[in-house]
Amino acid sequence: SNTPHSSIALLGVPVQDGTHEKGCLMGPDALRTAGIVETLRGLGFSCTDHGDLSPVTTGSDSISEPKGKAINFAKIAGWTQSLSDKALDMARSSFPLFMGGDHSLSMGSVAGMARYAAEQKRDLFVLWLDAHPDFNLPKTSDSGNMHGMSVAAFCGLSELSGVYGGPLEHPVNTSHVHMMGIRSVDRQERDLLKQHHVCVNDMRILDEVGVIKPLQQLLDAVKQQDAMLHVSLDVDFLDPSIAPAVGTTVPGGATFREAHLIMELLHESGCVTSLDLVELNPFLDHRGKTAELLTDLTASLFGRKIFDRPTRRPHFRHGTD
Ligand code: EXY
Ligand code: MN
Ligand code: MN
Ligand code: MN
Repeated sequence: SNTPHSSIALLGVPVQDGTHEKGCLMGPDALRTAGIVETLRGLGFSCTDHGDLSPVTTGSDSISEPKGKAINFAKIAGWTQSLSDKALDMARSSFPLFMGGDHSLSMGSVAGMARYAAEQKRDLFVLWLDAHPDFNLPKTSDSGNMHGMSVAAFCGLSELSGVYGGPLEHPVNTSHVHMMGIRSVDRQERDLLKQHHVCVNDMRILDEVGVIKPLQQLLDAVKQQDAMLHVSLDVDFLDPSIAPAVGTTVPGGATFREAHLIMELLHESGCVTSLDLVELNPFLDHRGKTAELLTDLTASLFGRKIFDRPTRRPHFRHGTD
């Protein structure tokens, strides 16, 4: 297999305090109902469901709330600190798969994986599959919803360090964050992304060159540095016509085959070391189709293919476009 671990550890993270729309707390159970555990076992992995995480309660004295708008800041801090510890623990023995929950989850999952990477003396890259960059700060956010601030948090921007209870010891390098599918960016968020050299592949790039080239650039960098790679999949990366179960639909998202191709190529790369499935809101789903699609995309990431093929496809060779 191309996955570094033969054992997968699943964790439900039913956080929904990062968004205004209720329903994400049902996400982990919808994925379980769609058969995610059985699907992964069917692919030959040993698979342990660690159940649902509980947040720690952070006393208001230990939380320094930022200036600006950040709704439920103390609650998100509680989820983040709990999850960062749990992620580190899971990563020491398995491939961690985090089932959300809204995208504020990544503040904890990615920070925990960055701590694990530091233990291993490796760098961490992040592939951010989303309609949104989630790079707002409390001072730039119009909504105040913290699921729009996750990347800024785990990259160590000081305005959000309070969610970790203090300055982040192992922030992700902003130039190690590669985004795909982006098509809804706030004005000041755009300036921040440029200022911090985040690699943003917007939807226009996918229209023009497809998914292979930008993905290959990321995988080349990961392989060259023997780095780890965390994949964070927001449901709204996908076109709403195939994935309606999300509170923040944006037209013009990735197609069914673009999404599967990304997952298949990621599997073949052998680079991926952890995964978030986030923003699934089962209250908005149609007969479970979004939960099933996420389960099938996860299966592609773990090696399910339409048909057997030689291990390397000719146009996916190193250095070839
Ligand atoms: N940029 C907007 C905000 O900050 O409110 C929208 C954020 C949506 C975040 C989500 C799910 O990826
Ligand atoms: Mn998101
Ligand atoms: Mn580096
Ligand atoms: Mn999004």
